[in-house]
Amino acid sequence: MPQGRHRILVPGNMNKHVLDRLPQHFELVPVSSDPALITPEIASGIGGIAVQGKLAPAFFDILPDLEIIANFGVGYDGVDVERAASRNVVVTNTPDVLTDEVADTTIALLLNTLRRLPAAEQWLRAGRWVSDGAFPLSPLTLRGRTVGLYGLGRIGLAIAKRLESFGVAIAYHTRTPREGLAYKHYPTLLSMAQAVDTIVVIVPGTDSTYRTVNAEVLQALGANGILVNMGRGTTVDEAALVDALQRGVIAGAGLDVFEAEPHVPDGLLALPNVSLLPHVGSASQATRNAMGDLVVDNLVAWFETGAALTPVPETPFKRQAG
Ligand code: A2R
Repeated sequence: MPQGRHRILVPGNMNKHVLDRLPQHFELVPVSSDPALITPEIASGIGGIAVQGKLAPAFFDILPDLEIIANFGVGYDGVDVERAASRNVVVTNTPDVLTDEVADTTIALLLNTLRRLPAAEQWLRAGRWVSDGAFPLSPLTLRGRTVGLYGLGRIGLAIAKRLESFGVAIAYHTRTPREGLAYKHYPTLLSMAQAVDTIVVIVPGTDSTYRTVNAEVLQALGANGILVNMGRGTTVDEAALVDALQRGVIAGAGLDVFEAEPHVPDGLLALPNVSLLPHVGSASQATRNAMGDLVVDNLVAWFETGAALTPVPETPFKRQAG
């Protein structure tokens, strides 16, 4: 049902499927991601925001009628959720619909890192198979590894289920052990790093995970160690990681996320023992469309029924008035 009176602000870039669907339900207000450019006339009556990536906190100050922020992505570290909660603004994310896609990509990145498959393809494309012969044997393999998942939520569990079929040992670190699973739980990241040779990071980017994969953890992971990060760049101390990779403290890393995206530290780009992806964990057309649908469906549900479909735990609010 058209909802002409509700105005939804879309600051900066947004998934095309969301931009296509929003006008069917709302008045779409596409603006720059710079809140300084929002006049009081534009701001008036804005009830919701659809956002992909970082939302400047100043938007909270200039949008008096704001009720809901629909975040494109399961991770919502780009939104100041405490600020939203203090104003009774509900924040929604897009869980579940991307879980399998991200888990699939994680396995691909893990294998790329260990078996150097992107470099092998480059070898072929550059004609070196003809000129130089076979691609050098990969020093590393998944065979015989013990994989420690840092995070065992929706995506972590989907990664673990896939890893089971690869015949590797599986462990995990979370703050609270999960019931009914055969995987060994470690109460600290450091104790897990000491026990495994492969860490897959799949925790949210929060204060409690900030740069927790540090020099001490990498040292504990050891010279045969591999780090794969599919969560957020902020969880890894990138300077410590570059140093560990350069000095052979660990063997390699596979990274889909970085602290200052889209900028990747030169130190990482210069290293041969890393596999780097431009944050493509969920980036298939089908999965991004499903995420886009959930963004729009959350906004529609909020204004039609008074309850969002997937509010984040910090903002479990219902709509106050019609
Ligand atoms: O600690 P717990 O029991 O709350 O377990 C959660 C874990 N986690 C942590 N583990 C250790 N230390 C922490 N400080 C910490 N904070 C969170 O991360 C849980 O096992 C997992 C998060 O699971 P979900 O909320 O189900 O998230 P989902 O859908 O698996 O996505 C994870 C992240 C997103 O936030 C994006 O950054 C990325 O994957 O796409």
